[in-house]
Amino acid sequence: MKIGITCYPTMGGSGIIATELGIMMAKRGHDVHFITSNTPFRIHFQMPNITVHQVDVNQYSVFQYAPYDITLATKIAEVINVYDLDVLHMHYAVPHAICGILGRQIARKDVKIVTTLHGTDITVLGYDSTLKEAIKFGIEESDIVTSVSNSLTNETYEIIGPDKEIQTVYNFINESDFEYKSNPYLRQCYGISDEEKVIVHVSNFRKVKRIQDVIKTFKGIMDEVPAKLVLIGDGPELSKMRDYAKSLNIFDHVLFLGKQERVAPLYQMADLFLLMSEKESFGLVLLEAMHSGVVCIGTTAGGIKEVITHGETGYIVDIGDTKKASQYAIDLLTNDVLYKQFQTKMLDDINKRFASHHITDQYEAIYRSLIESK
Ligand code: GMT
Repeated sequence: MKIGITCYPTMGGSGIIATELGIMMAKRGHDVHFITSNTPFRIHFQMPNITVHQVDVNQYSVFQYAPYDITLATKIAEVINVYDLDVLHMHYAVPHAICGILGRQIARKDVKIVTTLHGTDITVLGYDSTLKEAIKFGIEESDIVTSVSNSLTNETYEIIGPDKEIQTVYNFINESDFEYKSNPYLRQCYGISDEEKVIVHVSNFRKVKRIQDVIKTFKGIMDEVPAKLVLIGDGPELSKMRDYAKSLNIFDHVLFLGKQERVAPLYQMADLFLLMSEKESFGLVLLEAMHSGVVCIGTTAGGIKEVITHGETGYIVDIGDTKKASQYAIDLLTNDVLYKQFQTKMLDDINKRFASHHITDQYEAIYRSLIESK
């Protein structure tokens, strides 16, 4: 098949999924064309059947705002025509789904469009009255729409109310990137002693991630268990969170590592992962941590509870319930037998439900069904 993919190429879950899926499809022999504003950051090797088409934004002085969406649609149309694409896979509703539809109209070809909803495109932007109708249009005019969790599927019906079936296809990771092994050398490099437990959180430090709850949970853990908190990522909340750690007198126990290109080795020094978000359609970082052998505690937000099975493969707490999160963390970190039980079940569960080949099969079947319907 000849597949066009549009996504946000910088770091972020939706871009990672789009890129890893493209790589999986290319490994299966399909021709993959990324149509993006930049080379997706996970593509750092050559594969003859992967091509990246960069969208250049016109900076003509008449424009108060550069018309990125129109430029993207025009580039999509060009790639549809030059490479005779069979399917376009648009990741994130705005503007990508709409640009895909416009691109198809400009190309005047019957290329099929799959749109994958990732989370904030619905749960945040869906409440924006300046975008809501466009999101609905993008969903209804796509040939097949998928979402990354049942929770997001349901929220899409509630918030947007589209007249369209939405299929849930879960996220996956490139398993070989997230090896389950410990990394004592790295712990040493970061000044972490043998008796200290390591709690990790990775995100884009936006408000919805509730980093203050991660820090508060950690404070509760620290009162009982010697530990360090490793915070990875950067974003609008970062400096506030530094101040917050200082105000709790735990700043020396919190490592703010900023944006890291490679997070996999950092999971290898972790004993626990915390995701305390108030909105989270799936939580790809959970899969990364879990595949690295790290047990997770998350909130009831969105699809987190579809990834972690409460009391079996990790724990779920209500949004904001840092007390309970600390207690669950202490239970796990002070009981090796319990931890091992959770870890074994967790590895088994994610390998069954979120295996990359299994999820790729689902997308491949979606593409084929569309092509066969032509
Ligand atoms: O987490 C973010 O804010 C980034 C965002 C994105 O679009 O990259 O992530 C969303 O998509 C990921 C991939 O499907 C999901 O794993 C994240 O849970 C989701 N984020 C939210 O719903 C807040």
